[in-house]
Amino acid sequence: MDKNHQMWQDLGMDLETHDQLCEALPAAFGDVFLTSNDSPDTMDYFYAVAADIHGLRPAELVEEQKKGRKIFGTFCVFVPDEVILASDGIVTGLCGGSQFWVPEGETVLPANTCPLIKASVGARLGRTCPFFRIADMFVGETTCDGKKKAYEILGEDVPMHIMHLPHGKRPQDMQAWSDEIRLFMDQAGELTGKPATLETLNDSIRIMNEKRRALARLYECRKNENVPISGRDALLIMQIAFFDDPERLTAQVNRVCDELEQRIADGKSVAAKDAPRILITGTPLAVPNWKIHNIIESSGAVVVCEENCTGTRYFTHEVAEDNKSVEEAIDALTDRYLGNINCACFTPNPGRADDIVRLAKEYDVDGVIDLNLKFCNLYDTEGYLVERRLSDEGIPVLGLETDYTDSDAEQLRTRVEAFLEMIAD
Ligand code: BJ8
Repeated sequence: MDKNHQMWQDLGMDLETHDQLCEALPAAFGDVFLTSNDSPDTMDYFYAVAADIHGLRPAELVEEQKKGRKIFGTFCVFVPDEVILASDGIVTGLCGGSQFWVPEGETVLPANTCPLIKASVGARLGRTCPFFRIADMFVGETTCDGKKKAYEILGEDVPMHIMHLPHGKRPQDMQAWSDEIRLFMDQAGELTGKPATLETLNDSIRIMNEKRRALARLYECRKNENVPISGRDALLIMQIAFFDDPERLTAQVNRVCDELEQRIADGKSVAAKDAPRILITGTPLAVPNWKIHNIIESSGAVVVCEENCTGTRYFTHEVAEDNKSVEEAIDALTDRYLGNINCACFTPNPGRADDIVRLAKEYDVDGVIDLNLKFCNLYDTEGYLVERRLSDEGIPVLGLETDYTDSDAEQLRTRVEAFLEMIAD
């Protein structure tokens, strides 16, 4: 038995079913990523991580667990990584992005639940994802109804902490969220046995800000008229950012940025001069959901920005550093997380449409694709307001709904191609 299989067996995984996933993933990855010669050489690190996504990082996490460290699995960008790091914990993202896990999720969830939730629950219950087996604690949040209820089901199987997210940004909401952060800090410290201190909080804030700066630098490169990296490659970097060690990730992203800045200086672009520049907004694209980027970029356009949680919402706005007290650090986290992330779970949520319009201008896009996962009521409903605002601003927009299957790929391609033709006129 090879090392990975031994680890998966020790984690109590369903090896036979998991092998089916391992067989399908390399082909899917190869189809999307290994068909272009234009990828930066420095993508080598991210390709290596993706090629062994259930082996490399899980093995590291297991090693850390053996040393006594605790792993926290999260599902949403509202959960502050800083709190976990400050208690000597390790964070791993858990959002499921594959159709492979959906049927298992449907055994306990209504079929009209969004695929992200079904895949996440299916990955845990079906014992086919090592990250879901390794995490010592899952950290949920009260964003959408589907997630809230799914956490009750997951909570029967694994220790679960829920952060109660207010759905507004009024002063009383800010107070409520800072209370939630404090509560979570206590829980995290209890689990790891190493409660956060002012010093560890300030250190973890600095580490996460450095990661945010590296990702912002990557996105800055994508604004250039010569696009130095494909949307597919940029998306893969973002997806891996949810799993990887933050300091290593920062170093690797900066390595890519060095190469991209050289490409910009050399006038090198991965896209044709007249390729339409597209911004994607909407629900997150959890790994390995590469479908829409692949369709857009194999239709002659290039994705230059994602206004979603696997895009700008993940890294925009830093947390104030060098806080003088734990209370001040909690306030700084509250401001960054509740004050600045514009998820459709808020009502009202005008900041998101403002963000999209601003980003559309900054990235000089020719059109916006508002892409939402099927059965996501929040983003689907907000789509009406977002698309109307974009039309008012004279920015072409196409609304699309999809799931994790490939059954709609051709239909999506037809609609994307028609949109690209329309904005080329
Ligand atoms: S901050 S976008 S990561 S909640 S797609 S599960 S909303 S039904 S993912 Fe999200 Fe946090 Fe908001 Fe971002 Fe529900 Fe919609 Fe599914 Fe969603």
